Amino acid sequence: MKKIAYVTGATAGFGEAIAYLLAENNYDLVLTGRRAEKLVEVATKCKRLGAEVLEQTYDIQERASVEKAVSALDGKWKNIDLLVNNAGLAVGLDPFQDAFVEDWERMIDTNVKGLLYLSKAIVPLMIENQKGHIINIASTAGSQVYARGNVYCATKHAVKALTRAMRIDLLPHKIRVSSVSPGAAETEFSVVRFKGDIEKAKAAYVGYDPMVAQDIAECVLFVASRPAHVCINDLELTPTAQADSFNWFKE
Ligand code: NDP
Ligand code: 8X3
Repeated sequence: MKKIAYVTGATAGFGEAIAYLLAENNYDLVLTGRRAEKLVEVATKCKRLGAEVLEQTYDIQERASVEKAVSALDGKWKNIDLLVNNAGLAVGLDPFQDAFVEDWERMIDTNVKGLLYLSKAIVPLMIENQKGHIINIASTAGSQVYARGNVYCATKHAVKALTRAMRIDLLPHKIRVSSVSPGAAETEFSVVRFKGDIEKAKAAYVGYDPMVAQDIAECVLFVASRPAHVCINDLELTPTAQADSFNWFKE
């Protein structure tokens, strides 16, 4: 029998790769993002891989849109086996004293509040079914704070804290909660962080082999496919050239 996964941020990067890999591994998919055209493109590829797909286009920062999308799920789409809270972003890489409050608000509203809105809406469906698995995409920035990472790092620390909090509170309902915590991977992440400055974005990946979205998707599938009695609480992965947020070997 096919499982159902709800994947946020499926229009690019990790979410897109996760969608394809889950489609290849017997999942039907609810896919989300703001870019409708890109979402249709990804959904079409997933359908070719054998998945049934429902696209939901909304901005995860808007609580009402998130709640409306989840309440629109009907029939089999309410039986969500796996929620991948992936949508997120870094905006800016500035010292605390020079950073823009608007950038901070976007990161907090997307990475923390968006994840909360969606999880709060989907958890009751999982509780009703007495099954489910939530995988939150955190980061190495969720356990270390680096220079100019201030609010991005704070949001990812929050994602890791919320993962543990949900894990504890959902214990009686047999719902698994995990985080996957990647280091540097080349996606649209740095283009967004540097506000469209392609040269700065490319520079983030010079001198070493960064991870690619597929590397993270494979970890998500691994975490999701452990037997029911096993919950991976956190899985951290980095490029071989990156030991942690501070220690790199670049050539
Ligand atoms: P990308 O920029 O490639 O993809 C981000 C995805 O999030 C897009 O699909 C985007 O869709 C979606 N998204 C962003 N903002 C919103 C919003 N307001 N509403 C709905 N969807 C939104 O980045 P990655 O794939 O690299 O990042 C995915 C996650 O992984 C993020 O949480 C990021 O913090 C985390 N991460 C990334 C690392 C990296 O090095 N790349 C390392 C560690 C963690 P759209 O624009 O269509 O809305
Ligand atoms: C993204 C990885 O090192 O830019 O979460 O914070 S890093």
